[in-house]
Formats: sequence, structure tokens, C-alpha cells
Amino acid sequence: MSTNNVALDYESKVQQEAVQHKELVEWVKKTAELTQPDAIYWCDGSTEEYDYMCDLLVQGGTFKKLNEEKRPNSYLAFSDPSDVARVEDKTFICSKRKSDAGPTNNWMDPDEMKATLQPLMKGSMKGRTMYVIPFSMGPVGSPIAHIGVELTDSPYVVVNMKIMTRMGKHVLDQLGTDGDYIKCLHTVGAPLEPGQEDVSWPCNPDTKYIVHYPEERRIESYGSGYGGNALLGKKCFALRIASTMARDEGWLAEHMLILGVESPEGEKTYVAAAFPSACGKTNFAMMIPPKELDGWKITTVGDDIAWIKKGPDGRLYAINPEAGYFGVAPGTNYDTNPNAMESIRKDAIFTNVALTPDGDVWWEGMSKEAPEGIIDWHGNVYDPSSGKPAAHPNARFTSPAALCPSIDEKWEDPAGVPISAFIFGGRRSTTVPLVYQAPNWNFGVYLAATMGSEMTAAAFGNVGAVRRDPFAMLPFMGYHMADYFNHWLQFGRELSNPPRIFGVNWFRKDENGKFVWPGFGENMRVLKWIVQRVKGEISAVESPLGWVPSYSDMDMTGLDFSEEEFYKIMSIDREAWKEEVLSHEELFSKLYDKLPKEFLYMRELMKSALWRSPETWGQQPERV
Ligand code: TSX
Ligand code: MN
Repeated sequence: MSTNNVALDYESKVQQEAVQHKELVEWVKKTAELTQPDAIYWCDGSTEEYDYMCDLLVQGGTFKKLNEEKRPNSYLAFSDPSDVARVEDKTFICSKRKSDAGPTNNWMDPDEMKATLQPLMKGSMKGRTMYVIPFSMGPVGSPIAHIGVELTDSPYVVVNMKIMTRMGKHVLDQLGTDGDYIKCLHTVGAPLEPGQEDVSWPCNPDTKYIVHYPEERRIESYGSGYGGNALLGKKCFALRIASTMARDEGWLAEHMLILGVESPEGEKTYVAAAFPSACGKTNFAMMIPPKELDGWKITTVGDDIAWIKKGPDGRLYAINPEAGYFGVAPGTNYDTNPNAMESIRKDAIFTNVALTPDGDVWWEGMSKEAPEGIIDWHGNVYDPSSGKPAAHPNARFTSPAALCPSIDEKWEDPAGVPISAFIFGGRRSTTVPLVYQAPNWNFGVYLAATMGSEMTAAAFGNVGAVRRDPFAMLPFMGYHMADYFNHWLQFGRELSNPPRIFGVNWFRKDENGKFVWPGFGENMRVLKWIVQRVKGEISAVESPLGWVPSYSDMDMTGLDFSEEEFYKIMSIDREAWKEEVLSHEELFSKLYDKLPKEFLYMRELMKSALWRSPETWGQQPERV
């Protein structure tokens, strides 16, 4: 086997022999003995290396280079049709005790899992190169950041990791001779026999495993080349493993966007917000306020993950551990998210979107009609009358965060940004008001734990039924969900002035099934109230759910939105909420063994508050 010798006309600046971290070199060698790659290549993270790797992917048929005029330095990949999303039923938390994984995770005994994976991993990289990717989640050297090393046989993973993380030689330098790092092993599970020709998207169509060993802080991924299954820094490390580290070390690893709200006076307030999928998290993180809200500005720190630690002043400081966006393409356009559209004008990777005849990309929702003669994500000429989409619904763009026009000036500050509020949202057509503020930290944790979304795609079950997704962490929890609730409660007890906690719902519908709230940039009006609440600048009205704005406290300047419409989406219906609170039981009974006792009392308190008149809150708010 050779090292740094991938039939390359680019030679890495990192030679295995020169790597100072002996334990890392040993792990790389041991893994190579098991997986038997033809070569080992240590990534240096340079632009030359990125360009070289992209050329390699073009030659191998994985990438198509897009039109250099229309979409400079950008590429498109079509995946295997069997490899288009995270595989939740093949995702495992292999803690020593089953009770540490909890009832919301797949679990297998770690020894049993290793015995399962060992024969699969054996020789799995034959005919391929094993790439060594040293990466930092968070600014290199930040006290909130952590380092990982991913070993992968996928050059597609290498170039995506280059965008999504800080990657390369400077991370090895930071690691020194004995620094701590998370071991991430990935293979597409498609070894090549001598002379066997490769396919454009190698993966294992039959067998996939996404495995986490939380006690060992280790990740092993087999059989998939797609997104969260393969770019192990993101969901596997920054959420599942990091949530376990956070529990043990007293911090938070959250599925949250981070944004800055700047007032006309130039005062900056940072908030972190969690939403389940299909709620437009990236749109919210990059939102452009309406012109009528003169001088209010939104800046983007992150669109998916937040790592949050207590600062020396007792406040909470958050970093975005990522360096890029891996966003859902369909639905993204110059109306829904102009900043995302600007972020992908160049230097982007697209996966499973459609290809236009002039070498650009297209997806459903980019424009009303599909351009003539496009190639769909299967690689076929697209037939609009087929009723099928040209882009896969989970098609993605990978783009560097630095290209986002709304990027916050402190997005790479190693100290992070101070968080003043947490926002939890869901997609609910009834029952849940546009915005409400939890009366205190504990109630906020309860609200986050019980948040849910109505299912929009049949893939997830009954369309319209509420799927509880506590803290939007259900698919990303590295340990027992109820232990996590307790961690949040305990975390709050140790804060003297904790961030305020809010619930939001952009998706309430009227009796005709129409969205009442215009959403998107108009959400700035809700954010303005939230920020003013945090600063103690504006009053609120009491409700059974907590504090809510009255119509007069919402800045509706320039928006044709009547008081009646407002109370339609702010109303809290007693009967609906009695049912809502009862339905929390379903989640609670699943987690009963470890559920915080506080939750049962809070539920009773909410029930008793709902008994107070009037029958529907919101119509005649009393000022307090
Ligand atoms: O992202 C969304 N946001 C947050 C934006 C900052 N979406 C898209 C969700 C799918 C990913 C929304 N959809 C939002 C929203 O606030 N609100 C809605 C619902 C809605 C959809 C279309 C309209 C209005 C509301 N259109 C018109 O009224 C013309
Ligand atoms: Mn996410």
C-alpha cells in the first residue's frame, strides 16, 4: 500500500511519516489494515487539493462541472437512487447500557455491533484510496470547538467536508502530538476488485449502518455516501456524540440556528432557534426584514447546529460548529431565501438537483415552471408530465458560510456570541399560537420537550398527525431523551440570568386551510417583539401558555394584517389545549422511567390554568 500516492498530480502537504500525533498515525494504519485501501492520502485542506479532488470526481463521473459563467467553480452530483437521505432505522447509539440510549434510539450492544461491522469493514476500501480528513468543528483553537478525524474512501465526502468544516493541515497542527479528537470511520461499502470499473455513486444498496459509540466518542458509518450518513462532522459528531460530551461536561450541543437581530440603534441581540424539518430553518436564519421595519437587520451565525457554553460572565456563548450550509434545495428561491440564493452563486456543490441545458441547476420551487430540456436527478431527460419532480425532494446544496451576504461579523469569533433567547417552533395548522413566551426556564424546557410538527410527507406517517420532536433533536440525540431534559433543567438551575424561552408557529391555518401569517421576512415582527421582551422594553399579556403580545405591541407597520386576523392566530382554545396537554402523555409514558418529575407538575399547572375563563384566550387581552 502506498501513502500520498493516489495517481495524483497534486501532492499533499501532509506526509504520513511527518505527522506528529503517533496515536493518530497508529489508528490510521490499523484502519488501513482492516479496510485494505490501495493508498492512504492525508488531506491538507488547500484550495489546490479541493480543485484536484473535484477534477478526480469529474473524471470518475460523480461530478458534472457546471457552466463556468453561470455557476463558477460549482459541481453537480446525482446519487444512487437508493442513497438519498439519512437512514434513521439503520442509525444506532451503541452505549454499554441500553438505558443510556433510551427508547427513542436504536440500540445494540457495542461488542455485538463491532462483531457485526468487523466483517463488513474488512476489505471494504479495496481498490480505493483512504482519505484522512482532520477537521475542526468550530473555529480552530476556540475553547468551544472540538476536533475530529474522518477516514473515508469517498472523495465526494472530502470535498463536502472541505466546505462544511475547517479541514486540513492547520487542524493537525492544532492537534499536536497528543490532542484529543473524535474518531470517525466512513466507507461507502463498495470495494473494487482488480480491474473492476467504478460506478458514479458507489454505495452499498443492501447494507447501511450509522453507528455511534458514545462512551468511546467514536463513529462508524458503512454503506452510504449521502449527507448526514457520510459527512460525519455534522449530525453524527456535532449532535449525537457532542450531545453526550455536553451532558458529561456541562454544556449544550443543539439542533439550532443562531441569528443576530440588530435594532435601528445598532444594538445586537443573538437568539438560537430549534425547528423540526420542513419548517424553513435556513430561511429563518437568513431572513431579510421588510422595508417597513426601518433599520432592523438580521445576521446569520449558523443555520443548523449550535454549541453553547457558559462564559466567564455567566452568560451563554454559542458557536456554529460548521463552516458551510448543507441546505435543502427545493423551495429555495429569490423570494423565500435571497441570501441562500446568493450563497450558492459560486463555489457550490449540488446533489440530486436537476441540470439545465446550459449547464446550470434547477429544482422545484426555484421558478414556477421547469426550463425546457432539463436532466432530472436520475440523469434522464425530464418529462414534466410525469408528475414526478426533476430534483429529489431532499436534494441539497453545499456552500461556504462565508459567501452568505447576511453572515454575522462574529460568526468565526472563537468566544462565540452571547445568546439572549431560545426559540422553539413547529409546523402546526391549529392550536399553537404565533408566538408565546414561557413564564420561566422550566416551563420553557417543557414547551421545547413537547414541541411537535404536523407531518407533511407520507414518508413520515399519517399526513396531518402531530409528530413530537423534542427540541428538534429526536433523530439526533446521543443518549436518553429524558436524561437530556434533566440536563436542560439542571443547566438552567446553574444560570443566574438564563435566556428567555419562546414558542413560535408560522403555520397556523384558517377555516379554509389558508396560512394566515405571511411568514418569511414578516417574521421579523415576531422577532422584534421577542427581542424587546428580552430587553424588558415591551409589555405582554398573560395566557395559560405564558406571556403573549397584544395586537398593539406587535409592529404591523406596512403590513395589512388586522386585529381579527392576529387574534385568529394568537387564540388559545381551551378544549384544543386540554387535548394537546393530554397528548403529551404519549411522549411522557414512553420516557416515564427517567422523565423529570417537574414535567408532571408543570402539566398539572397548565391544565389548571386552562380552566380559567375566558374559554378562548386572545380575544380581549388584559394588560398587565
Ligand atoms: O421557511 C418558511 N418560513 C420561515 C421563513 C423565514 N416557510 C417555508 C417552509 C417550508 C420549508 C414558510 N411557509 C413560512 C415561514 O415563515 N411560512 C409559510 C407558510 C406560507 C406559505 C406561503 C405563503 C404564506 C405563508 N404565501 C403567500 O402568502 C403568498
Ligand atoms: Mn438539521
